[in-house]
Amino acid sequence: MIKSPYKINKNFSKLNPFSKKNLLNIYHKLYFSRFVEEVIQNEYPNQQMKTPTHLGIGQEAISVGVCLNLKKKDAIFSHHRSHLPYISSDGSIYKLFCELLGKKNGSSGGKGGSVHLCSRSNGFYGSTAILGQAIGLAAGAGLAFKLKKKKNISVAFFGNSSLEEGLSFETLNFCSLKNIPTLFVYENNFYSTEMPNYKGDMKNFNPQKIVKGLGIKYLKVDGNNISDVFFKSKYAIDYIKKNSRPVFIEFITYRWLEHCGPYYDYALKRYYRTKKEVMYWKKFCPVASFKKFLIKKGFNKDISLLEKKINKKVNLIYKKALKSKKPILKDLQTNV
Ligand SMILES: Cc1ncc(C[n+]2csc(CCOP(=O)(O)OP(=O)(O)O)c2C)c(N)n1
Repeated sequence: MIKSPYKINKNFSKLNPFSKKNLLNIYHKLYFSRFVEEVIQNEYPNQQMKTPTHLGIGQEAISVGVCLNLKKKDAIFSHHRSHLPYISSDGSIYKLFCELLGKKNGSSGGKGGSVHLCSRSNGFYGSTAILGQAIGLAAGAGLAFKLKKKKNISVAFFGNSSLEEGLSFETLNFCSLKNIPTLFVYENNFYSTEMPNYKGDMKNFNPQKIVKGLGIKYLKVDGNNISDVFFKSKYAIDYIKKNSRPVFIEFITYRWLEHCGPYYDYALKRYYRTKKEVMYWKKFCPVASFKKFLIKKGFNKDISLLEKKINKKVNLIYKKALKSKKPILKDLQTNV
């Protein structure tokens, strides 16, 4: 059974100086991400979304905590597990739902699906299905910022399979040699599709050794604790801006659902992991643990009001997306 190297971390004390408004804003982002994913999870079996979907339920704290430290003009890239970074960068939920439903108002005109989201005005330059690409693209954006003497940074979200691509090593080396202001966000959820990382394509897979060997600053962080994610990524982003150097963070987390689709996969009897393991990791839930902290502060009423508002709003947006128009034949050749 795969266990976390961290204890269940309920320590959010570093966030104590934050105002009630700011704390509720963080919870809003966490719960909003979770609920949007749950709507997709619940609606997916109705067969109206004609796209594979890779849900990130269980991994919300990483994108929320990192994106809270970004500016609108920073540039974000991700891979197939794209919804959470898209949502955290304030990408439109209406456009997300339309994209999944293959509608014209989708973020890619309904032609890209879940793995090709885009929200340029929010700095989310795109997700791609081809592993390793987000790493290369983020380095290109970082190089552009540097050449244009802009103070912005670029960010790549990826899992461990991307680190098995040649492009990733060349890119990390390039970023180190050329002082590129890029944050590499490695979401270590322990699995690639249905294979544990330790059975992957590399002998003695050790990103820390690789990254440090290339001269890049490496941090390891509990990716299920929003406070740790927020403060460590703030430190990394300040470091990147001050030194114009890349930083690589390995966030430890866990994907609750199957690799692709809305179901728990222990129920599918494929047995690459057990129900016991998934239940163990659910105790590390990034949304529930932060909620408990806020309830202890006496914010119960604010939380239930906030949750109700989000549920109502997101459900209405989904209904609106369902009714919106499909692309017509002529649209096939636009934006290609
Ligand atoms: C270059 C390339 N090789 C293989 C695939 C097929 N593929 C899609 S997702 C995936 C596993 C990704 O696992 P990981 O990087 O750990 O991310 P996670 O799904 O855990 O978020 C694979 C092998 C691909 N999309 N691109």
